[in-house]
This record gives sequence, structure tokens and C-alpha cells, in this order.
Amino acid sequence: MAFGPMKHKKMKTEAPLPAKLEASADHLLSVGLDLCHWFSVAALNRTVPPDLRLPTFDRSDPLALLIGNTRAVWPPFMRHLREQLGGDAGAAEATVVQEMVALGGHPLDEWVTQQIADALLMVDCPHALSLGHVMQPSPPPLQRYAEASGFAPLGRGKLSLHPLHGPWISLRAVVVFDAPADAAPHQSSSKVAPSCAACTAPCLTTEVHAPTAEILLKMLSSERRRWIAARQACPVGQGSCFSDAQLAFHYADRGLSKEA
Ligand code: B12
Repeated sequence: MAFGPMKHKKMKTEAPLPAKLEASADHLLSVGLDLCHWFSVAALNRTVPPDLRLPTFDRSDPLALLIGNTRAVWPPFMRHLREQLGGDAGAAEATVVQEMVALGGHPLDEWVTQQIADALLMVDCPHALSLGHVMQPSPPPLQRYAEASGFAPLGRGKLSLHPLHGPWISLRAVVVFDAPADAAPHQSSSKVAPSCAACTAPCLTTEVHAPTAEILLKMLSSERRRWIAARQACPVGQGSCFSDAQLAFHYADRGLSKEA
């Protein structure tokens, strides 16, 4: 796992740090990166193996932020995709998704990277950023950080489970700030998802029925549609399921598909 250079840009205003952190989280929210979980690095580092510990800036307890999203990311990202494809605001979602996937690459990862960079520019504080999709030298174990920081435990199907949105969340990045944990703009929710222990949902069985929406049949193999079915089998957060177009985009085969 690699943490990016600890750089920052001075803001002209002298707003207190929690206010700047809040402004930065507001930016993320406005682009659909709507899950911001503030946590204490010291508390996390006490529970993870030494090789997974987060940097501390020589502080006893620095502040960290886990960034993720629900399906709220889709409308702003679709606007961006439409611009990329020449600005046809009326183009059908299915067409945009198919054209974008055909072009290859990882436009969502690129767009998320830009949005997070913009948000961090608003914070006048050194930080270390680790993006979930950066695979060299190794990807940050975001699911483990989500669990160890009390945000979302790993479910039986090996997907992180949010108390409200269930498995329908994506994890994007972790940032450590050279600031004390109590500079967090607000307390993160202490709700946790229900345990899978007593659940009888068929997420791990072959009983799940692969979805058959037209765009999914057109773009995804039956194996990939079964991955979706397993996620849909979770009883938690069913109202937060991604749309068919979003599913087609996330689950499309791009070699090592990891955007969802
Ligand atoms: C590499 C990777 C993959 C690889 C896994 C290869 C492997 N097993 O080595 C591939 C490309 C196959 C993959 C597939 C999928 N992935 Co993936 N993947 C990642 C990634 C980028 C890194 C994981 C990692 O190596 N962590 C470091 C190691 C040290 O930590 P670890 O805890 O041991 O990690 C293991 C698990 O995370 C596991 N894993 C990764 N993804 C998935 C998904 C499922 C369902 C399962 C069972 C396990 C699993 O593989 C890792 C190595 O063994 C993470 C993002 C991140 N940075 O965490 C997303 C991530 C874990 N993947 C995710 C998803 C959704 C998927 C897919 C369901 C959809 C998709 N994108 O196509 C599929 C499902 C595959 C299935 N069989 O059901 C989400 C999970 C969200 C959540 N709610 O938990 C993440 C967090 C990405 C994101 N943007 O949110 N993934």
C-alpha cells in the first residue's frame, strides 16, 4: 500500500481546521462521494496487524477519514461521462455506459481521484492519501479499515456492510491528516450493520437468480450477473441497490475490474 506525498496547499482564509474539513466533506458530498467516516488512527492501529497500520505524523492520535459512496455518485458521474462524450445531455444512460466501457480505461477511478484531490485542496493541513484503486505497490485494504474503524463490518459474502445501505457501498480512499483526532468536524455514526451470523439469505449459494435487465444481458457474462445476484441477496440496504446502468458499468469486464 502506498500513501501519496504529504502535500497541501494553503487556503487564503484562516477558518479553523474543523470548518475546513467540513467544507471538504461537503465538496465530496456534492459530487456523490457521500460517505465520510472520521476516525482515530490510534484506535485503529491498536487493532490491525503492524503492516496495516496507518501513518501517524509522530502524533499520539491523528485524525483519519475513510471516503466512500452509495449510488449517489451515479448522477454526478453520469454528467461527467456525458461531457466526456461530447456533451449530449439527452443521451440514454445505457448508450453512455456502453460507449464508455467500449473506450476502456477506468474513468470512474480517474474522476474520483480528481474529486478527492479537489476536496483535499480545501484543507490547509498536511495529509497522507491512499486511493483504493491504486494497486502498486499494493492496494490499501479498505475493507479492513472500514471494519476496524467501526464503519462497516465485512459480511459473510466478503462485502463491507453499511447499516443503512448494506453491501451497496463503494470504498474509495483513506486519508490521514497531520491533526489530532478531535479535530473531526463531527462524530461519526456508531451504528453497525446487523451480523450475518443468523441470516439465511442465499448470498453464498447458487440459488441466487442472475438479473436479466436488457443492459445487463447485453454487457455482462452470466458469471458477473451472478456476482450481482449475490449482492442483491443481502437483506440489508436493498433500497440502495445500484441502478441497472450503474451495475452494468461497475461489473463490466475491464480485465481487473475493481471500480464498484
Ligand atoms: C483487488 C480487488 C478485486 C479483485 C480481487 C482479486 C483477489 N482476490 O486477489 C477482483 C478484480 C477479482 C475484484 C472483484 C470484485 N470486487 Co473488488 N476490490 C479489489 C480491491 C481494489 C483491492 C482488494 C485488496 O487486494 N485489498 C488488499 C488486501 C491486503 O486486503 P484483503 O482484505 O485481504 O483484500 C481481499 C478482499 O478485498 C478480496 N476482494 C476484493 N474484492 C472482493 C469482492 C468480493 C465479493 C470478495 C468475495 C472478495 C473481494 O480480495 C482481496 C485479496 O484477497 C478493493 C478496493 C480496496 N482497495 O480495498 C476492491 C473491492 C474490495 N471490490 C469491491 C467489489 C464490489 C468487487 C466486485 C463485487 C464488483 C466488481 N468491481 O467487479 C467483484 C466481485 C468478485 C466476486 N467474485 O464476487 C468493493 C467492495 C465494496 C464492499 N461493499 O465491500 C471494493 C472495496 C472496491 C470499491 N470501490 O468499493 N476485486
